[in-house]
Amino acid sequence: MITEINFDGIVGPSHNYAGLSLGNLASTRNFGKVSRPRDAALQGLAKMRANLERGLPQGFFLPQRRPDEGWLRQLGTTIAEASPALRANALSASSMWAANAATVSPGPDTADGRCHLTVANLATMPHRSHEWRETLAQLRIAFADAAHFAVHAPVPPPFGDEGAANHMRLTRSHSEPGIEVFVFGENGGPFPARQHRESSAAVARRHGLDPAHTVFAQQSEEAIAAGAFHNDVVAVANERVLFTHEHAFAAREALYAELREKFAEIEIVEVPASAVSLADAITSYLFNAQLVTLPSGEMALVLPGEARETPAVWRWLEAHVAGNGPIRHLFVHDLRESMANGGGPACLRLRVVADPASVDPRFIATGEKLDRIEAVVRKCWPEQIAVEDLSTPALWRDFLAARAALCAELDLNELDREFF
Ligand code: SUG
Repeated sequence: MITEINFDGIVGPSHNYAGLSLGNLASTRNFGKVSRPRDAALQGLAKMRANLERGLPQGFFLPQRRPDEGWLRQLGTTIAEASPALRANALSASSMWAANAATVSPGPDTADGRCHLTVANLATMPHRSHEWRETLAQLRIAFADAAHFAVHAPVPPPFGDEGAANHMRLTRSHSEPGIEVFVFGENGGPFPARQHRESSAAVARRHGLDPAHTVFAQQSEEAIAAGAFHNDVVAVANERVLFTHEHAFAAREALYAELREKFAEIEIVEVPASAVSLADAITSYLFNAQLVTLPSGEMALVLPGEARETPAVWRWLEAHVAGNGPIRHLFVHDLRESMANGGGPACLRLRVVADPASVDPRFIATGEKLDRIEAVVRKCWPEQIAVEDLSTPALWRDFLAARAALCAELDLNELDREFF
């Protein structure tokens, strides 16, 4: 049966705070802080387990091989000889944010009826620009069944593509045809607009989407300048609901009108800036929640702890639930380690609408498998990393060994290799 499966990125052993993402305020603010990779991975696993227990199908992707020595070789250097900046770029665990792995168009929306995935090139940020090769390898294994899936290589640079973080889908229910909304940026004040219109258009063409059911929307410059480096920091959609900040989009009235015209059942839940400022929305990651439909049919928000700690945000949420809004339940998770690098609950997952039986079962979570992943993490993931530690050769070896242990545990040894 076709359903929504959330694939979470398992946080890798090299998770650290090197301040690599301009325009991502948390990344800049936490530069130099001591990271806790083991806790980070355990926090992510706890979220997966809770969602599984809520009756939501759950999958995962493996952390990528770090250091990415193949990438450094292409740059004429090695992990030992690289400058500290290049070294940090080769060691980032940023593939944990699976919302940036690919853009996904479910089968009911595409011309050939297959679920299409285009791997994101992540061309704007050096530390993310080398993720796509291994992402492509993992997706080609997980979604190898060509009767159900088509996995596309990235859109060529210089057109920046950040994957599902800039894509939303509206539909009566996941298994029915939907409207796909591609959100691009043009200006971001002092910060780069990472998602280019040309990439969004290319992905829609490759996926065989019907233009009558496709919408292109521009992110507001104000939102990017305030720290919304991806649209999923200020808006999220699930089935018929669009949950958005008032200032998420440029030309918002025209966008809402187009959405209503293309999808009459839409329910737009807009949070006004007078209730929650853009700044509060971005520090709390109110909109980077997972908006999910529970087996009961009711919708829930899976939120980071920061949302409860931001008074204006929690006030708005409590009032919404007390009223008759479409969001009926709030689930709060401690994801502090990922949040400190600008990654909330929604960043950590890629939504794929498909039949779980058509996916390689090695990427599908069960309680027992999460126990085994957790045991590897407890044994092999470093407890903490300071940025200065990133120049320690023993630590590079530990990262490779930890990841190799996880590949072996999950019977995915074919991923224990270089991808360049
Ligand atoms: O690309 N952070 C990620 C966070 C991605 C969040 N994803 C979504 N919004 N979907 C980024 O900026 C921080 C890396 C560092 O500074 O070390 C980082 O890459």
